[in-house]
Amino acid sequence: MPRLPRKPQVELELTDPEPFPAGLHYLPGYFDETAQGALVADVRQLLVEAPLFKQSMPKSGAPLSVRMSNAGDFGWVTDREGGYRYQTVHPVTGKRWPPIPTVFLDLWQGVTSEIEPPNMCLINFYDAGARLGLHQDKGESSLEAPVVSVSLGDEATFSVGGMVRKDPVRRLRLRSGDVVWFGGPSRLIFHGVEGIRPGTSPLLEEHGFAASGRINITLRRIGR
Ligand code: MD6
Ligand code: FE
Repeated sequence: MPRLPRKPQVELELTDPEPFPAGLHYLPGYFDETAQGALVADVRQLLVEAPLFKQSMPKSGAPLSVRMSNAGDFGWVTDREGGYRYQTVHPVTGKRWPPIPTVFLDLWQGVTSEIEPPNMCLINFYDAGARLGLHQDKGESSLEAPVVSVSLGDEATFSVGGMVRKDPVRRLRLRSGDVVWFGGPSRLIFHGVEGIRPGTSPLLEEHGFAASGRINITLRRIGR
């Protein structure tokens, strides 16, 4: 029996000849080491007020391996009873989310031509085994506004698919200081994090975290 041909798996890198889909913007090394340090310090400060917490899937209640927190007027929350939603208070402390740090607002202004600032900032924290399944960023967030993200700490394998879940994915290695943002025709593309490479960056430990890991910050605007 002839073997069925397998779909090649592609690790998308800077040198990849294939262009990115329109609206998918990849800005490697956007932040230098000094700026990354300042961003991590802001995140640490923010997490004192709004500690990382465990989320769980709607219905099944299965825990997400990525721990999360938020800043801004709204935060993204999910649990068995309430499902995916945006809410104004931290689910554990009951307090309103802290304001979005100015440097994050500057990033949004710097890379998008949006007039309105983001009103929601999700903080994702990945330890050695954490992953984030393929998803689209939709919910109540405004689809006219882009989603902007920055990676800090350990490297991650980011997968980028198409408009339907079963579209083939390409892989992108995200490193500390890289910015990725989705707008226009790519606003709703499927994407996820297959995993991180623990210990590839000293950044988090240099800034008081107990172990290495990866932080990803995403900014968006929630419509009315
Ligand atoms: C992460 N990022 O990199 C997860 N979503 O940890 C996202 O889910 C994401 O990086 C929308 C736009 C950019 C992103
Ligand atoms: Fe996302």
